[in-house]
Amino acid sequence: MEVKVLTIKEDILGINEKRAKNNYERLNEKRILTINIMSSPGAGKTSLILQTIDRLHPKLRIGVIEGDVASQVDADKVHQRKVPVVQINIPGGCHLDANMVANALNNLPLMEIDLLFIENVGNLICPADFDLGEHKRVILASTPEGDDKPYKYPTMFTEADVVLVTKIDLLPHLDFQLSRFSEGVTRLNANVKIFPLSCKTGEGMSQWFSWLLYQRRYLKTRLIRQSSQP
Ligand SMILES: Nc1nc2c(ncn2[C@@H]2O[C@H](COP(=O)(O)OP(=O)(O)OP(=O)(O)O)[C@@H](O)[C@H]2O)c(=O)[nH]1
Ligand SMILES: [Mg+2]
Repeated sequence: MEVKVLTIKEDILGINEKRAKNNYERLNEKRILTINIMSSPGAGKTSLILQTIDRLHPKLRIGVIEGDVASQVDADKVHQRKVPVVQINIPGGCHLDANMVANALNNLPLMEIDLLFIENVGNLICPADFDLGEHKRVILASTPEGDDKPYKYPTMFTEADVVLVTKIDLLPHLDFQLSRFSEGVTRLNANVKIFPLSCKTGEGMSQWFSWLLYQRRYLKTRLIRQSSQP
């Protein structure tokens, strides 16, 4: 008897792609710019979301989906700012998938959101494989992690629209070379934007805010043009 070989990963990813497409269409229809934020644990995803809320909300109405293995620590911080948030817990899991995001979307007031952040589970490997239906992928790499991350974990950086080098206030205490890091990223992904910033001092944050506002304007005008076509 022949040995059966099951290509489970392909099936899972195939199903995920379909669900991600549904999410994308739903978010487009509602004109909600959606950003999938990924990094290793502790790189500063929640800090970035909180700083962005403090700066842009409610002029730009923000909503958040938090993905974690356990706890609602991050969701509580967002909730304190009176921003709609859903926490997804994935015991034993290492990434969000499109089905989880679809469920979260059912539990958010989508009519009251212009910009949706999805904070993925802290992990520099698995989340890269799973499209959630987002418009843009933003990867954080913090300076204490070292400047070799794009060389060691290439997939995440290959798929990124923006790479944020976080915690640059710590640079004087570290061997992190921004030029070495940036070279590693651009070798994988020539079109990616790289913004160094610090959530602690605010240095570099204005570039991030400008990029977000530009993306939101672009999405809105693109969709308005589409919907006004005969
Ligand atoms: N020095 C410094 N510390 C920062 C900065 N941004 C975040 N931190 C600190 O880094 C730690 C982790 O930050 P979080 O924002 O919780 O990181 P995260 O990526 O959301 O972490 P997980 O959700 O656990 O993956 C916290 O103690 C933050 O205060 C920064 O720009 N500079
Ligand atoms: Mg977090």
